Amino acid sequence: METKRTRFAHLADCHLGSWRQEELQKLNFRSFQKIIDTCIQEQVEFILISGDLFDSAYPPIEILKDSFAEFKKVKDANIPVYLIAGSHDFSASGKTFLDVLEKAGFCKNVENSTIQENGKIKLKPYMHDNIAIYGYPGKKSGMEIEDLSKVYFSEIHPFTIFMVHTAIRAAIGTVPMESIEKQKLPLANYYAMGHVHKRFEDHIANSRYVYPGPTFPNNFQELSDLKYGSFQLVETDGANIQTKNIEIPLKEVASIEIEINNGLTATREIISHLDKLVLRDKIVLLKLKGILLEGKTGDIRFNEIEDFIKKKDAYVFLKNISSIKIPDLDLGMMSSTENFQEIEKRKSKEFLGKNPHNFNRYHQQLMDALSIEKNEDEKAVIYEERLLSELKTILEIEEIL
Ligand SMILES: [Mn+2]
Repeated sequence: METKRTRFAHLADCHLGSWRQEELQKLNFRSFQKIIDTCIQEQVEFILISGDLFDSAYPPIEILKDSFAEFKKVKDANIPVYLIAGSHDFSASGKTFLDVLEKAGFCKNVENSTIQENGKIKLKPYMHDNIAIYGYPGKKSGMEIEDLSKVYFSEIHPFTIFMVHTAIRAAIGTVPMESIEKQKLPLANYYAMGHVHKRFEDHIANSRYVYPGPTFPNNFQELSDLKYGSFQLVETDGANIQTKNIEIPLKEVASIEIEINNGLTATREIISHLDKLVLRDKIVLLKLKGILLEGKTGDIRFNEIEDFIKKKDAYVFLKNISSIKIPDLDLGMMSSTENFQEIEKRKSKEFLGKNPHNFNRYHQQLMDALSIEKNEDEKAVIYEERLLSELKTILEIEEIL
């Protein structure tokens, strides 16, 4: 029997509002914009956003303004947007800007779950014609993984999409990251996934598991690995699925790796290396490695290097010195590429292991909630209320007196 062909777009990890450097914040948004434009040109039937649309649950007004303009374009083109929250735009109290977008009629959050008496979690689909779209949000610190093993679908449909913001083991390999075996997820035709920032596709029988990659790389490493943002175009006749990953090249990335051993002469060495390269309009990633036998990283004159790169008309310059090792007295040869959140998380886990007190299991969640900063123009009372409501939800407290 001939069924209607459906073409849809699958995006994830847009992180709108991320990046400190203005140039990269701009590129991040332009990449999202380009994807939206492509979806409209390609006349896709709907757009899926599998979490982390925003970089935080309370994005800055400027970002919201620009994002709403994009969603307005999509709405005017009559293309529905289905989404779930991710680990970044999730909030324990359930208050996020995704609700604002939804109330404005710009998207549909497809999460619809109820906890059953036996502890299982029943999901109900959102129906797009005869396609059933289920969704379960990502939470902070992989808290959703335990939930996902209890999740089941309320109904069976000929074509099912499951939107999840979680790492599956097959996609992350040996990376130390909370993950779930893909076989543990309820059976769907297309798993529209997010959270793992890389392009990945896998299948079992007729089921496809897809991470489209972030709509723009989110840090130094991702810029160097992925170079560009991307999304997935998917086409199905109800039985067969064809998918295509589409990259959005906006600016060329120049990854430069230089080994140094002397902090005192490093500046000159680096500049003479850079002098041979064409950097015009490129994203310049400078990674330094090596063991410093003389001098310190503080001896490297990065201002001078940056000025030099600017003179060569680079678009933006990022440096990474986490692979420089220093022969250290107490720690041995040590350096870590772990960022402070990872260290914090690891320490928190170790602490919980040694102190399995009931209260301590809230530790990581509380840390996450307390790390939410007050927005620039937000009134203290509103901020307090927002924070308290997060804390109450985490601690499962009805009312704080
Ligand atoms: Mn993400």
